[in-house]
Amino acid sequence: MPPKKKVVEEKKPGLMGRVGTSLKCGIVGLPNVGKSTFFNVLTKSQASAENFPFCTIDPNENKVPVPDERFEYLCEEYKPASKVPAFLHVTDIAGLVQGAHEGQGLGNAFLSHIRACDAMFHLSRAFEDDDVTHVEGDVNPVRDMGIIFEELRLKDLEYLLARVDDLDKKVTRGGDKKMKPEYDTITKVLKFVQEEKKPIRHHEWNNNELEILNKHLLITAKPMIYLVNLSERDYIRKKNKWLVKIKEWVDTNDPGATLIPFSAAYELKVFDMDDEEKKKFFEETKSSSALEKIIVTGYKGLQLQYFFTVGKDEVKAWTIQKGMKAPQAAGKIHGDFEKGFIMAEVMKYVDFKEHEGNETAVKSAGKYRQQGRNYIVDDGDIILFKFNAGAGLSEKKK
Ligand SMILES: Nc1nc2c(ncn2[C@@H]2O[C@H](COP(=O)(O)OP(=O)(O)O)[C@@H](O)[C@H]2O)c(=O)[nH]1
Ligand SMILES: [Mg+2]
Repeated sequence: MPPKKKVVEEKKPGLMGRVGTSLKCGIVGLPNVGKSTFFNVLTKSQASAENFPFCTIDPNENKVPVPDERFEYLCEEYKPASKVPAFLHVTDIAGLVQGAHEGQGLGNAFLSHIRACDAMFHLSRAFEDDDVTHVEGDVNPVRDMGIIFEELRLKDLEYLLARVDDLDKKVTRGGDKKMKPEYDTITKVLKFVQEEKKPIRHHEWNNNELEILNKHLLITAKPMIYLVNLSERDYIRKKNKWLVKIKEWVDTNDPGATLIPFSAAYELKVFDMDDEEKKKFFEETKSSSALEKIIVTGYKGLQLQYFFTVGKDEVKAWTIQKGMKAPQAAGKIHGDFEKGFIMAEVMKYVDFKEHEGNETAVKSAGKYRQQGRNYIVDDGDIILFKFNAGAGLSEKKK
């Protein structure tokens, strides 16, 4: 098997074509493992702590700002009227149990939710609590992870079988040549899921195959981040009897994937404290909240990065996919920016910081550069686009 990291960085299966809509990370796991508790504390704490406009999309869906110290620094320097960070949309997806692929406890809502996600947080339970029933009878996160993993694979398998059947009718019996590449690819993917019994993201698909795969929004094509819900005590002492076995399971079944232990109970407790109490609690327990790390990792799991636009009116983080060129990045702001693209004036964040937030100093140092349409935007670029808006030269900082 190829190292997973490489596959994700170069290929990004399941992600193409979705960037620029909303970026969603779904929470999956068995019932009663703490998904909703995690979802609530994640969305509430991030919103109130940062004081960002907090918009409820749906009781099960919310957006959280992605912490970024560069963004904070730019806001301090420009003191803009409006601050718009990058957001990660998080969806609490209920309804996965053993046998779910056969329709047990599973509605269409589950499928449409999970298909709409770009990545998944896979939450498992390693906390003991006799008052919280376990659907499988006892606490065993390794077994539970296996159940979820298999259910998602079977869900893709079911989908692929139906697609192959459908395409077979059109191509083999109907003689539709146009659909042949799709038929071949889907047949190959089906074979991989059926015989290798692995998630689709584990294979290195070529670009043509990826283009086809991306249309189908397959579940196991999406990256997965593993979250282990520990008791407050175990989280603080950084010990739990399952952790080593869980790590082994991830290394075997999803090599390269990120594993983050946290505690929903601990986060809830911290959420209810004021700043003073929090500080004291963190010091006394020599611990800290895991939420920021979870959000940042979720965002990175999507293989995304951002550039910034800055000014007195607004400092904003714009999400783009790695490798995007300047005109397309400009198009994120407005279609006209891409159509009439002339150039991008770019400062690197590190240069801006080095010159203590002084644009003039950056210019004098020769580090304020004009870039053309083949320029590949870097993570953290501060950009001013110049474009032709029909009536003449315009520039736009936001
Ligand atoms: N002891 C303990 N209970 C928890 C923890 N996280 C969630 N629970 C409880 O477990 C039950 C199920 O949690 P919930 O978030 O609704 O699970 P979901 O079904 O996965 O969404 C609730 O009674 C929670 O209060 C935890 O970290 N420790
Ligand atoms: Mg729930």
